[in-house]
Amino acid sequence: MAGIAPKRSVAPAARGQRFAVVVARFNEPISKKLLDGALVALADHGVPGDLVEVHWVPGSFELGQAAMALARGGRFAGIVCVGVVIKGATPHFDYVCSAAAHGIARAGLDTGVPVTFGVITALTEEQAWERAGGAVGNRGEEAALAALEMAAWLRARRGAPREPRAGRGRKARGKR
Ligand code: INI
Repeated sequence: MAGIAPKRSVAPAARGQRFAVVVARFNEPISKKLLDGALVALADHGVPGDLVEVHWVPGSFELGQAAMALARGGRFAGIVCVGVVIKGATPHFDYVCSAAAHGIARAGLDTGVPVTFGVITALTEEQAWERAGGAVGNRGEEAALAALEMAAWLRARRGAPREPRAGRGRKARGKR
């Protein structure tokens, strides 16, 4: 996929909000760079290390299951998933990418907790390094910013006062 992630100006997290980062160990030297990018972005936005839980899973296929379990626990304002899938000679890549994307999306949709996709799906190892803090950015950092932004967005929606419904207020009743 081409394109540059938008430069976001993301507001700092609400005080005390906890986040989790789920990291796939496969291609570990590269996924470690994604984890670092995510942790720096969270720290830069008011989420210090003691409010971040890091969970390692075997591969990107497992990211969705771990994210779902963490989201169901209700302790996190957002969950960042990072992993690195690199295409080989067989269709395995497609199955792992598809399972990761669907699992991560489902964890967020089923629980209402923002769960974001910081998974590199690369055709070559070089492409993967470029997206892990190289020339094309850091997908872990971008996913952390997306989690922060969605956590703030959901908080604002949940905290917003309800719209008064026409004709149901005190004044309306008094005029009957
Ligand atoms: N997992 C990855 O995160 N990246 C890969 O490139 C990869 N490849 O190439 O196979 C990979 N496979 C493991 C997979 O995610 C599961 O851990 C495994 O199939 C067990 O369920």
